[in-house]
Amino acid sequence: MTRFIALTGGVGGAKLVQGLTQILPPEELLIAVNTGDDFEHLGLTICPDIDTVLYTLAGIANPDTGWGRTQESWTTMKTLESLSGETWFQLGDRDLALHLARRHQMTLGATLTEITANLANKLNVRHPIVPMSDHPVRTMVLTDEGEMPFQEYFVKNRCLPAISGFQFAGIESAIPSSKLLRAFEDPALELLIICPSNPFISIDPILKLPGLKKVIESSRTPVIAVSPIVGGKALKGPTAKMLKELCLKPNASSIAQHYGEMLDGFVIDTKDQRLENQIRGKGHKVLVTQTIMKSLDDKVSLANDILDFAAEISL
Ligand code: FO1
Repeated sequence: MTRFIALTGGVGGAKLVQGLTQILPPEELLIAVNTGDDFEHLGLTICPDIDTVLYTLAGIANPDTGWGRTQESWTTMKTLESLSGETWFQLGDRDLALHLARRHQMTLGATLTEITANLANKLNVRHPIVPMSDHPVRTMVLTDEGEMPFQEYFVKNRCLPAISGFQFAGIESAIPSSKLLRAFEDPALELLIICPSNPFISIDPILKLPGLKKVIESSRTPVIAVSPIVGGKALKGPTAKMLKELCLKPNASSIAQHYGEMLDGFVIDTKDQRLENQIRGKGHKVLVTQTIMKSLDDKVSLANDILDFAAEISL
């Protein structure tokens, strides 16, 4: 029985997911992950957000980069540099092995859902992680230098071009994960948690999957989102820069406004206490708490705060 669903992107979301897994058993939590960042590279399918969640829950995520694995070596990239120079997107040796395993299973006809479950099993991750869809959705970034695939914008161009919007190629024909849809039908379902991930590039691709918002609405599941912006800054990544370029204020209030009516509750950091009334004024219940997650204790503490807040909201 699924009691909780978490929608997440990479680093920030994965931290909260890790906190949730410390207090909820695997059968009670479903983790649905953005695949809009995925792309085909060197003949491999790269799934950055799925892998960040997998590595985080397996305890082998690289805390310095926010992507890839700890104890990584780079022999393949160095050799590749001398052969083709195609090394703008860095894949460590151990990370490459995971990509080879994924590619191999794909050639045998497995779905991304099945492959992710297999990899999780091999990494001893017990909580179910599902890609938002088995159909490829690819985020395209509209910039002042033209439209570009997400990883080209993010890694090759280091998020420097000014953005004006996003498109999610393939989304019209993508069907949401059947496990995710089934979880919304579970009578035990208590809460949908939108993790502190970038709303435009990590959460929107999930929410914009055909029919998913309607499924969420008709399930009447309470929805709580956590702000990825603290004190006007994103803890990691380009969220604040994107807000400014979209002519929005780089603060937690803009994030609440972005999710709008679908929210029942919104979680902001103590540093943003001054925004509490403004966000309440828009009709959301607000929890002000410590949201910066440096240690495992921080992650568990935020996860507990969210579950307590959800219990209050549902009273
Ligand atoms: N991000 C970088 O900034 N540079 C890289 O070379 C890079 C390699 C990489 C390899 C595997 C992987 O799963 C992620 C990787 N990322 C890299 C991160 C990733 O592209 C972005 O952080 C996410 O897509 C944003 O959520």
